[in-house]
Amino acid sequence: MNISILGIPMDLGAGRRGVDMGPSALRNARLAAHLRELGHSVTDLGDVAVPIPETLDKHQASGLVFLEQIQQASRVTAQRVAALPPDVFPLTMGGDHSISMGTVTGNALRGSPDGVRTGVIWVDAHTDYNTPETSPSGNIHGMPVAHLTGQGDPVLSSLGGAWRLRPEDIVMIGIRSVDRMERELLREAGIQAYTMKDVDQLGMSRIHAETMERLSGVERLHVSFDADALDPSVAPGVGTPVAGGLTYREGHLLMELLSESGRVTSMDIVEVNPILDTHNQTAEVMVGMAASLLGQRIL
Ligand code: 5AB
Ligand code: MN
Ligand code: MN
Ligand code: MN
Repeated sequence: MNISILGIPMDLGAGRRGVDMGPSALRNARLAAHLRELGHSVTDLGDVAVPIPETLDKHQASGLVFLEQIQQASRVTAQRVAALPPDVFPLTMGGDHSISMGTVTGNALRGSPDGVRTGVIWVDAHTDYNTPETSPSGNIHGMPVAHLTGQGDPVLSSLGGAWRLRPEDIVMIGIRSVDRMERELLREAGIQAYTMKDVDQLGMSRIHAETMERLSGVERLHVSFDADALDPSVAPGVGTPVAGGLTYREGHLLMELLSESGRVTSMDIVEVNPILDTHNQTAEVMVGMAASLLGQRIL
């Protein structure tokens, strides 16, 4: 497979500094080399330009932190990804989870200006479904799914023109932290979310099977993997850790089953924060997750 790696060193959407170094940490963990060892042809496209927060005025009229800069970086991200041919597998690296507004949109638009029906598997401790009105923090990394489905800020919710991610084409896995009003919105939208209770009770294998069934009608399938979905003992380098997350094997099993399905067409790795990490462990673990998604069976 032809894999294109693109970094989006964005930390404007998160409450803490450091995720802007995520792409560097993942390159340092030899992301491209690991994928080449699996037989892929890998091109590193470098990074999208993202402004440095210290050079900006944080308090903007909108009440959303760094809104204008995130709009601009998301537009560029969507354009860069949309310009890739449909047969390339884009592996996009954050940065905070606000990058996914641009990456998911760009992937839906590849080779088709109106966008094609795209499913999203959102692997995360959080549902990232706040709107600007419900957000307790004002941080845009807690809002990408709401914007992808057409809510919230008019610019961020229309990055793909009239294209929208459909709520029924979203499956969330690893959930254990949802804000009060966010929960109401999720229920109303009917978004399928597997909490950690579901992971414990049903097991990852069944969750994978149900996910594939639910997303059987989509043309493309994007995996957005927030490192904080994993347990903090496995992935300590994240800005918003929540106890009781996916084990190393649960993460790998999900990636292995998705690999075997042959249906995934793009992936994000987000929220890796090297400042909070120990010896680049989190980047290394996330490189392993990507390698499992893009690998073959061991035997
Ligand atoms: B992440 C919180 N729900 O909206 C908010 O890491 C946290 O991309 C969002 O999943 C976490 O600020 C965003 C409290
Ligand atoms: Mn997230
Ligand atoms: Mn998260
Ligand atoms: Mn986070």
